[in-house]
Amino acid sequence: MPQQPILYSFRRCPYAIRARLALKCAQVPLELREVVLRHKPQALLAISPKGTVPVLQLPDGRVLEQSLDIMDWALQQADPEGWQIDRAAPLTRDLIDRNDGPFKALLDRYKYPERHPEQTFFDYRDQAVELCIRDLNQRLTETPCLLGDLPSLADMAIAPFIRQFAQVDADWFASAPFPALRIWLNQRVESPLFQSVMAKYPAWQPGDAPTAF
Ligand SMILES: N[C@@H](CCC(=O)N[C@@H](CS)C(=O)NCC(=O)O)C(=O)O
Repeated sequence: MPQQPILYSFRRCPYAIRARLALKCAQVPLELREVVLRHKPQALLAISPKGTVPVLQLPDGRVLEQSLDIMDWALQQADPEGWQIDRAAPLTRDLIDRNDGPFKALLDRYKYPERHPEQTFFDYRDQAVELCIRDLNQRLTETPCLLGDLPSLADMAIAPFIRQFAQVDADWFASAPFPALRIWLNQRVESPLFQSVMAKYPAWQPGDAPTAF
């Protein structure tokens, strides 16, 4: 059993990014193991055969295999920025469900339209805009963050996916009619917290000295 939590992570994975954001915000000391998805380490598959990242192995033997469970666990340890706003819990869940379900499916198609030739790149983008992007932008014209003045779990769980969406066609996003979303995304991504969780680590190999996160 590890003495401190071990996080199996992949730098660019939006699920792993959201987990790292919460763990870093809560200042949980842990060992980070950067995974190459094509060569998942046996140590990861042994505790989590489904083979996705992020996975958090806890010293008490528990293994958290879902990014949202890792965020919740981290914020139970400490929530210094008040990301868990109880009164907004149902809306938080709705926004995250829409993001993780239909929006993520469209994002994958928008990123890799050649793998989904039923419709075009532009069709997938239009659908993602109508499903999610326009609504997020509208919310952010009313308040600087999704659920009010300050960032909460919803902002942190969703921003890594909007970052990916923006990167698919950065020129289009830069002039698309979603200025409030653009400002919000820049604020999230440029924040010291976000920048710190995007540090680069070499791929973990068994026997490596622990990498502190
Ligand atoms: N529901 C999972 C999804 C995690 C997920 O799908 N991660 C991707 C990377 S972004 C992955 O590990 N895919 C496995 C693979 O590509 O082999 C969570 O929230 O943690």
